[in-house]
This record gives sequence, C-alpha cells and structure tokens, in this order.
Amino acid sequence: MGFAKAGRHEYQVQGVMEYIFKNSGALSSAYNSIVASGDNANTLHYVENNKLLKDGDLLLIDAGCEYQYYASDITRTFPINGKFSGAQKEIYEIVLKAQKSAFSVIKIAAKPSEIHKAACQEIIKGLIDLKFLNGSIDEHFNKTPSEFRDYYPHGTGHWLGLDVHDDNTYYQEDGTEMGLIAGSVFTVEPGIYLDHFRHNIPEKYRGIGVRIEDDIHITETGFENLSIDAPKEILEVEAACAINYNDFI
Ligand SMILES: [Mn+2]
Repeated sequence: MGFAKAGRHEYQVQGVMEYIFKNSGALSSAYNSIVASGDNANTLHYVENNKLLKDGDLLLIDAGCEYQYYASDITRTFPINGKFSGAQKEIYEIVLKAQKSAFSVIKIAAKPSEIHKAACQEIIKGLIDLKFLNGSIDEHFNKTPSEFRDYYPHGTGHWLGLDVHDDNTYYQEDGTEMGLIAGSVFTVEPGIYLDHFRHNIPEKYRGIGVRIEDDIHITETGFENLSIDAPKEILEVEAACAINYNDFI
C-alpha cells in the first residue's frame, strides 16, 4: 500500500509484493496476482497489470502466496493517493458491512449459500440507499436475474487449501449443500463493481471497483480470520498507505 503511488505501474506494485512473498519464504504465488487500478478493478480476472497508477483512483489487489503447498487468497482495495474520496468511502463501507454480515453467519455446518445471502442482502441494502436500485431487499434477492448482480456478479466464497479454489465439494452425495467443517478454510469476498460505462449512476461513482477478501479458518468454536493482519478498516488502510514501503523490503 505504501509503494503503490501515482506514477508507478501496476506491474511494479506486483513486483514488490511478489518479492516480499519470496523474501518471506513463500516460493510462489497461489495464482496470477490481480493488481487492478481504477476501472480495471471492474474486470474480475484482470491479468494485464500494465497500467499507470493515477491519483484519485483505487487500487484493488487480489493476490496470495503459496506457502508449504498451501494457497492463500486475499483482496484489499485502497486509495492510490492515500485518502478515500467520499464516493469511494461510501462503496467501501457497504462492502465491508457485507463482509461482516457474512462473517456473522459463519459457524460449523453453515452453508455457503447462507454466507452469500448475508453478503448479498447488505450489498442490496447499500445499493438501495444510494438509489442505484429501487424496491426491497427481499424482492431483489429473490429475483432471477436480479439487477443487483450487475453490481455484484460473483459468489461470496470458495474452499481454500492446496489449491486456491480447493477441490472440495459444494454438494454432498444426496444433493444437499455441504456445510462448513472444522479445520477447513473458506474465503469471504464480497465486492461492488461500478464500471465506467454505467451511466445510470452518478459520475462520481463510475470506475469504482471494491472487493475485500479474507481467508477464514473454521474451528470447533467459531472461526479464525487468517488474513486479519492485512489492514481493512478505512482508517487502518489510510494509515497503511502512509507507511514507508522500505520497512518491508
Ligand atoms: Mn478468492
């Protein structure tokens, strides 16, 4: 976060980050790092990582190292100039609330669909409050296709382990949904994507893409957030942006 300043490129940020992975003993990335500034964050599997960072844009990094054969998968979104704009803050806060709401239903045997529902309801509520959507939360959640999926077109999590999308099943043999098991790890990664061409929303929101992703270890008594040390609350993120990156390399 401290290195990613205007005038540097996405690939330079990737380079410094992956240097830190290796320098810390994690010999590879778990998958191709996504380092997506501004509107690029709205391309979910952005791989170019070749744009110049611009003052006023956010930078979304979805990356994870592989350590002793185990994958990690973390996303943080932060302001390149170190301070969130008002509009960026509004969107960020909704995504953060959605993640906390998803966390609130996590326990042994909770279903991934319940986690997803909790996140979606908070995102729909936020989009209604911003007047990007009209109507009620339930109406939007239950409709297929639903307009809110234009803004949140992916799932809220997946199994994580030896592979980044670990090869565990989502449905049991009898067809019922698999619940969370103690000892397993599941990601929680809500997001909101407001592409530059979305002319139905006020201009100040266009080009904002935010995702926040943590790696959650399910335990007998609840869960442990394995990626909790990556700054996430607005003030923590802004403080991290002001840290000299040389402290890490
Ligand atoms: Mn993920």
